[in-house]
Order: sequence, then C-alpha cells, then structure tokens
Amino acid sequence: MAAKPDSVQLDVRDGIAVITIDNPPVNALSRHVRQGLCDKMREAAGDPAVTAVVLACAGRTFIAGADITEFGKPLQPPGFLEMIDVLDDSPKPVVAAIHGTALGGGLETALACHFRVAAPSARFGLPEVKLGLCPGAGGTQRLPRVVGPEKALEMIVVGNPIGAPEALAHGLADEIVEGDLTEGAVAFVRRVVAEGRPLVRIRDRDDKVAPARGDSALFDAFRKKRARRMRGFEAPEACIRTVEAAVELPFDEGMDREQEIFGQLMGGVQARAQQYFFFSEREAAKIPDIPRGTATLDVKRAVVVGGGAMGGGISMCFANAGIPVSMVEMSREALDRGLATIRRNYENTAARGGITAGQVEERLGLISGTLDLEAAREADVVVEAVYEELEVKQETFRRLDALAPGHAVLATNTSALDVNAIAAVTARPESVIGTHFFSPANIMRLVEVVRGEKSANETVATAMALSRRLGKVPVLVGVCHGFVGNRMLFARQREANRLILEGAPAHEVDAVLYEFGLPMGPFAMADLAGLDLGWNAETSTGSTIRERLCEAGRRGQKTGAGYYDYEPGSRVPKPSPVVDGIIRKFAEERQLRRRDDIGRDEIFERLVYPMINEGAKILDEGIALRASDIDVVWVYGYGWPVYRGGPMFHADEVGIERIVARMKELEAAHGEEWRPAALLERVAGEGARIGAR
Ligand code: 3H9
Repeated sequence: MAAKPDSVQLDVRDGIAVITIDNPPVNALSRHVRQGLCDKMREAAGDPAVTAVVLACAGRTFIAGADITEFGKPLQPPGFLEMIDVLDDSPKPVVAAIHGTALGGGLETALACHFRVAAPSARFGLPEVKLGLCPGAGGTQRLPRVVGPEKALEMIVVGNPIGAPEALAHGLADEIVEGDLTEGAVAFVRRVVAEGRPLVRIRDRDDKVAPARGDSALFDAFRKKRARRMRGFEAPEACIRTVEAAVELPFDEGMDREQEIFGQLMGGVQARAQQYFFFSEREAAKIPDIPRGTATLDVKRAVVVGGGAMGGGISMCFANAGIPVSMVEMSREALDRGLATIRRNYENTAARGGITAGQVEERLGLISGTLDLEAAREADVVVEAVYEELEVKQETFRRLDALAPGHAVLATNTSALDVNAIAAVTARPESVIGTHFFSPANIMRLVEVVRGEKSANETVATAMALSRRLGKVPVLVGVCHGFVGNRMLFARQREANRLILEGAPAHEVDAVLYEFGLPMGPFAMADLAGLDLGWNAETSTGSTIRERLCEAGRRGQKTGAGYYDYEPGSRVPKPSPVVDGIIRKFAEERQLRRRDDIGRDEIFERLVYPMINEGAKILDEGIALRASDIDVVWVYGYGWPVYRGGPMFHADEVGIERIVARMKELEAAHGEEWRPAALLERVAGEGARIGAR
C-alpha cells in the first residue's frame, strides 16, 4: 500500500537528505508513516547525490511512539522491525533530530539511527511499561548498549522520560542544538561526513553491557527496590527480563527474547486494560456540551478556606503550581497547626530528594495564612474546605458571596454534599462548582469536578483547566450523594460491614481486595482515615460496629487500635481478638446468623458487584458522562489497579450477563439492595459491554 502522500517528506539540501515525518498530533508511527519512512530511506540510500540523512519531525514533537490505535488489530506491513532495519542498515550516516518527546517506538527509531541530536527541551523515554508492554522495536536491546543496564532498567521498567542534558550525559544524545534543530542536525551530519567518522551501529556495541554480564546482583537489587510499586503488574518484571537478555545474549538472540516477551504482554489483559486507560484518561478531558476553547479564567490568586488536612493539601497544590494562595482559618492555633503541617510536608519531601531546600522556601513563600475571610476580596478562585456539614458550608458561601469579586469561581471541596444547595445560598450559582480533591490532596491526582445544575460553562471549563494546571486529573461529575467515587464506595462499605457481621473476618475481607491489587481493603482504610471522623461521643448510640469501636477507644491507627491492633509505632494491621468479640456480641444481640463458610469469591463479588451496580446507576442518571470516566475516578482516586482498567472495565471482563445472574441470586438471599440496575439488565439483554456507554 502506498504511504499517505504527505506524512513523510524527503528534501535534499546540498547532498543531505532531510526526511520529515508529519503525522499530527504526535507523529505516531502509523502504518503509512512506517511505509513512508522505509520508502524515503531507500530513496535516499539509492540517490548518489545524498551523502547523509537527517530524520526530523514536523509539529510539536518527534515521534511519540507506535500508533496505539492500531494495537489489538493485525499489524499491517511494513512491521516495526522492517522499518528499524532499514535505518540500521543504512550505508549512509543517519542522524535523528529530536524535539518534543521521542517516546517508545519514536526513541527506538532514533536508536536505529547512527546519531541523535536534540533540542534543549527534548525528552527521551520508553514508556511502554505504562501501557502494559515492553518496548517492541529493539529498544530493550539497544538502550542498554548505549546507556548501560542500570540506567536502561530505570528508563524501561519505570518508564519516565529523561531530559536532553541527561540524555547527553548518558550518551543517548550526541549533541544539543540551540536554535534551528534541522539546520543544526544538517550541520552535525556534515561534520560527521567531513571527518569520516566511523558508523557504529548500536547493535554492534558491547562496551556498556559486557561489565554486567554474569552478574545478577544489579537486577536483584533493582527488583527489590521496585517490588512494592511493581506488585501485581506483569510488564515491569517482563521488562527487567528483556534488559537481562540485552546483557546476557548476543543482539539477535536478545531481539528474539524481546519479541517473544512483547507478544506475550500484548496478548494479555493487563496491556489491554492499560491501553484502555490511556485513552480513558484523555477522553475524560472532553465535555460534549462544552466546546473546546470555551473561555476560562486566568487564575492569578487563590483563597482556600480551611486549614485542616484537606485545606492544607489544596493550598500546597496551588503553591506547587506557582499560584499565590491565602489559607483562611478561624483560630490562630488552627492556622499555625495547618501552616506547620504544610512546612513539615515540604521538608519531608525535600529530605527524600523530591524538591530542593530552595523550593521548600519558594513554595512556602506562596502560601500566606490569615484569620480574615476578607482575603477572598482578592481571589480569582476560592476553594472552600471547611467542616463537612451543609449548614457550615452554606454559611461560608453566604459570606464568600458578599466578599469575592464578581469574576471569581467559588468552589466547594465537599466529598458528598449537595452542591446545588450550597450554590443556592449565593446570588451567583453560575459561579459555584464542586472540586472534590482526594486525600492527601497534594498527592492524589484525582479531582471530581462537580457540575451544579446552574454552573456556567465557563465555570466548569475553568475548574477543569485549573485542576490540570495543579497537576490533577479532573473528571466531570454531576450532583448526587457522594458523586461518583464515594457513592460507589458507600455501596462497597455497606456490604463490607455486612460481611463481618455474617462471619467473614475483617482481615480476610481486606485481603481479598489487597490481593486483587487495591492498596488496602475497607477496614484498613477506615483505620487509616480514623474511625471517629464525624463521630460524636455525646450522641453515639452504639448502633454500628464503628460506633462501638470508637466507644471502646479504638479510633484507628492514631490510637493504636481500630478494626485492627497496631504495635506501638507500627502501621502494620494485626487481626484483633477484641474486635472479633465486639462483632460477635453485636451480631448476637441482633440475632444475625453467622457462617464460617464465606469464601473469597463470595467476598469479592459482594464487595465489587455493588460498586459496579452503583456505577451503572450513576451512568444511567448521567452523573458520569461515560463508563470510562468512572474508571478514571477509581484508578486515580482510590488506587484501583490500572492493570485492571477500573471497575467498569472489570465488569466487562467478567461479563455483564454473569454479573446480573449472580446479583439475582444475591437479591434472593439478601434483599432488594442487590437488584441489578436497569442499565445492567439492558446491557446484559443486548449481550453488550457497559464500557461502550
Ligand atoms: C510503542 O511505541 C510500542 C513500540 O515499542 C513497539 C511497537 C512494536 N498513538 O496526550 P495528549 C493522541 S507504544 C495514538 O493529549 P500531550 C492522544 O490520544 C507507544 N494516539 O497530548 C490524543 O488524542 P485526542 C509508546 C496517540 O501533548 C492526542 O494524541 N508511546 C498517541 O499532553 C494528544 O495526546 C507512548 O506511550 C499514540 N502513541 O502529550 C506515548 N500518543 O486529542 C503516549 C498520543 O484525540 N503519548 N496520542 O484525545 C503521550 O505520552 C502523550 O500523548 C505525549 C503528548 C507526551 C506524546
């Protein structure tokens, strides 16, 4: 098949062939690009007037990788390796001119060139691991031969790109070009020709890998260091094995190993889930009824009301993004405590090497504390993070309405309350919106942007854009109790509580979710958050296990006891006979039938199916725009393992028909809360996938 006529161009400049790829938006290696590149390289090789080749890209970036939309379908020729071989076998010097990002297949293409020159801001990476893959066009064998196995492990297994100066230091870039990159590359390759520099192919190099041959210590240490972050993922370990192959095997055998591993990963569900998630994340940014380019407010100054854990974390987000922020508290003591916590957090990050001491002071310098809500007069955006009670929030908004300038966006960080009822107390409900950050707010990537019924398009667009500026992943949701994430969490929690009353030990309930890949189960999570959140000793009636635990002084990790016991100074949960007794007594009082045969499958279904069911209702009610948005919420907000796509992706993997059938059994056993949502029934009836909604 002929290449798309204009995606790869050849232009000969005084004996130097400049091949330019132009395949917006990111110059992915679509079939027509692979074809075009092979054709133009052969043309340049066959043209006696050409002495050398520059490979460059038009637009905002060098090649950002394979075209991920082609994955999952039979690969149309020419294949990646054919294209790579054409470059690798070139008898004439080839230099890649890199700007933007050379990622995945893009960097692999550059590694098949003899030289690489880069713009100062260029970035180099092999992020395939984030798509559940290993590099599959020779990158696993070539990169270690250039940068050595240690650096290659980091780049291939962790998947983060490095900048041009670092690439230069590691020999991945040969030169950094200030000014016009293509001209610089042409000049570079002319020098190569003039000096008659030998053309060494990376595949023929051994100097960087030979010293590590036969020594497994490097790999063992790396595995140990990354074990926690790799838990459950298939691709990182597979990537390590490809680098081991680069060290231990001759190039061609190493390539065979890479291809074998790449094929296995590509055929697996984790890669499918992670690629689905890549597009889901980008889809979440699109709001059908708000056109791209809708005006957004340029936020120059922020006010955060509340200096507790959430308010402090949100203030840090603004400071981290370089936006001056005033944090408002009610008492000097609370304010001082909040500011001290922020300082401690920054200092801890600096101690771990995350930021410099200078950055600590710079960021602290952007955060001012005040006891006076008058600060709102200066704000472009106000984020309210006060006590989670409707009246308290409404009172704050009444005051903000009187103080904040007319153009300001007024956001509430409620995690479950009615944003419309909050907006209604102001004279400008169109400027009010929910921005539900997740704890710890300075770390967690998710923000649920809650669109009130009167929120203006500009308000929504501003909240989305601002969240991105703060480094967050915003997902637009509608108003209902708990929005998307917490509403599903509440459904899971309800069943978790029932399970322990029916006889399943709390640690087994938690273990099922941990083994599935979540960071922790519901009871460990409750202990971490504190069981006394919203609990009041005066009004406590002992009507739930949680209340009884609080009454017994078991308030979670901070008191050394909650659903679990904790040794002094330890965060490791230990099953507690005391709690077991409290649960048994509670169940007896209520004459609940207890069983000792609650298996792991039942625990899993009873925890996860209610979430899926609630997700289906959320979708049907239009609270989430699409099933994939729900998955983005769960991956970024609650640590759902990305290699399992998200709860709605998982539902499709299990099969909606099967879920509906099982829910009907559970409905018969446990009552109507188990009735399948109408949408689940419809999707099951159609034999369809909920992910398509
Ligand atoms: C690979 O290379 C395998 C090989 O080893 C071997 C194969 C045998 N394909 O992110 P943005 C779309 S695996 C198709 O918003 P930014 C994206 O969906 C690949 N489409 O922009 C979006 O579309 P839309 C290894 C792609 O400026 C639009 O481009 N490479 C691809 O924030 C803009 O994207 C990677 O994993 C693609 N490869 O960031 C790199 N990439 O506008 C993946 C992007 O319709 N890409 N799109 O929503 C990225 O990390 C970022 O897109 C990049 C730009 C940093 C490049």
